[in-house]
Amino acid sequence: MTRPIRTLLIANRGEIAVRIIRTARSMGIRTVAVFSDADTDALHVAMADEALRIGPAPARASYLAIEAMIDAACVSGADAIHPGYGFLAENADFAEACLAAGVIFVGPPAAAIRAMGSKADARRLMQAAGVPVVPGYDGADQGIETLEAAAVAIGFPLLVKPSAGGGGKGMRVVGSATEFRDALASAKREALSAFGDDRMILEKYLGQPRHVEVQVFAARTGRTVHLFERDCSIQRRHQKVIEEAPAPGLSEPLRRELRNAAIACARAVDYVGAGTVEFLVTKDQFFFMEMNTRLQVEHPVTEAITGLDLVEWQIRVARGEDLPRAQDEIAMRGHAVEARLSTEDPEAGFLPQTGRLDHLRFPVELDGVRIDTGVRQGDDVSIHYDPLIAKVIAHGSDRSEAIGRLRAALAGTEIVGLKTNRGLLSEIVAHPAFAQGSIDTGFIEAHQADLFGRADHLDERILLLAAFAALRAQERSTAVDAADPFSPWGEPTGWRLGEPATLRVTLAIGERTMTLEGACRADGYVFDTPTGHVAVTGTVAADGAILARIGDRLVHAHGVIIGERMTLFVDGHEAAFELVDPRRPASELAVAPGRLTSPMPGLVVAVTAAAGQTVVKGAPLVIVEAMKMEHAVTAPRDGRIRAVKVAIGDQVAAGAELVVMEDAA
Ligand code: MV4
Repeated sequence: MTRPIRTLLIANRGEIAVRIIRTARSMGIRTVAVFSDADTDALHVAMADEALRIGPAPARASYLAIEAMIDAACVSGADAIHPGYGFLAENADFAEACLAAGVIFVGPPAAAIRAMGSKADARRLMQAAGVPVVPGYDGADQGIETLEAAAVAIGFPLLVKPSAGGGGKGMRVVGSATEFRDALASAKREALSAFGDDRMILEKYLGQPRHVEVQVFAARTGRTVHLFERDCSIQRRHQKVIEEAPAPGLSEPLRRELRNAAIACARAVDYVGAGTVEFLVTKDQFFFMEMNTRLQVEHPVTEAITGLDLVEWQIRVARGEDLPRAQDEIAMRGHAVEARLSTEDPEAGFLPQTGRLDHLRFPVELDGVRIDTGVRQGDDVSIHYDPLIAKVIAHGSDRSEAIGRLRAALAGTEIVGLKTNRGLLSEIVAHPAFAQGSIDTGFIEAHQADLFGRADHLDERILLLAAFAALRAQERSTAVDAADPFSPWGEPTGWRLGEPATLRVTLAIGERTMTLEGACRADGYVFDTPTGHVAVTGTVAADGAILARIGDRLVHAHGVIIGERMTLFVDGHEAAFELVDPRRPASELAVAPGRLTSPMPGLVVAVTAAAGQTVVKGAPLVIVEAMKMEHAVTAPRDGRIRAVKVAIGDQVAAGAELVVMEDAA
């Protein structure tokens, strides 16, 4: 029995809301967006046929508010609600509230969500279905003696895992029996705080396995299929960073076993809809880890290699239809890799960033590249939600081509206004170990020396390009005054009688300032550099696109000037300069040495800095709590604390001065 879906409400925001709207629209379905006060001008609101305010910015009062969501569906006449991922997507109470309100929930039955919401229940179900699980304990008896005896029987090292949670929260690796009680107590406290449930399971620790997951799909007709597997091993603190499909380097027998085990998992819980079964894979074994009862962030890599639209499948199944394809009608072609682009600073402990997207450009014209984003240039990125602003997906005929295309796509992605993890993403996909497929869940940690700490890429070529673009902008801004075209003041160059005009530009980057002099030529400048005179000629378009010849090399670049700052993008690198007005007194140029400010609004929860103290680079000085996470402000270099401006309990704004450092005498 099928039910029509004429109007679909998307109970989500950002890139996934935009993505769902796109498919719904292509199916002729009317879409209703919901938005919090922080998302009034968001892209998903602009794209939907109708949009309803769901509440204030905090997620718990808006995107997590079950009653408000149901009300919005009733008010808008929505036949169905798509939860996306995160927020209410795996909330069984929400699925039941939809059912009770007569609104179709585009997702699995509440019972399946519940069954998979408990790791202990899921393990027992999978064991009964003959799916391998990690040797461990998942009993209802949570007495310390029982758990301790089970731990000894499993052997060490082992993992203590909350049964009710995921994402690594409340998880502890325990190396020996003596550590067990304290680790268990600590894990229980964290689980209770995060999930309201401190029941634990124990598992033999498999070290740094690979994280391989299988996409499954089931219809109410009972048909259940797999859509191949994905590798999501490159994670940071249980947040996936890079995902790909299919998983590289697995034997065909192992792939078949994983895919069949995933279908068995889905059947074991009478699954309906899109689901993902996660496995831990060691060299030749695999073990069930958990089943996610939602559409995953990384589903586009599966769509790329199968050519299928998983949201369309979700909507069809929610209408009661059978799966559009039988298993033998689902084929895989090529390889796809996805990078999650987030507004967080990998050089500052992945601190979430807030600010305005003053400049935002994606290379949408590249073959095989798909960009799923929920933001537009000019958007303000707030602190309230996940820092993911876009997914960059590249598909190729094989893994190498997909990686090459992803590298080009990341190189062509330009963001000015707040920091992102783009540089880290580029370093990962360019890393030889990644290219070889030597990936496991310890990848980022194992290669951190290669992945972090690359200073702003600054070579002579970039400096010359910056000077060239700055002078061209200077000339444009002092262009001849149309009202008095012959005024000598309108002369854009430093023209002097009998001499080639020269122009001077001063650029500041970090705490350094550099001045370059360019002798004007008809088509550019000749700069006097430490390596001699270098001519830079070419064009700078109004949109900042630079086509310059430096010596005998032709370079494409992009110079984005906003206010006094220019960000230069070239060959995937970026360097941010301050264009210094030569008339500005030098004293202002000196960047106040050692002013450490709060990266975001929050509460000071710890101060380890003390006036007169000598500190080394990286030492935590102040901890600011924001968005339920602690963010350490650390010493940017060795030095001494001159002054501490805050105390525990202070509320600080973004940019508030926390500590003043000076060079140790
Ligand atoms: C494991 C494991 C090793 N052995 N389970 C569970 C949550 C998921 N995000 C990662 N999880 C793991 N489960 C067993 N029996 C290794 C991981 C794991 C991990 C564990 C601790 C710290 C970081 C990790 C990163 C990726 C995978």
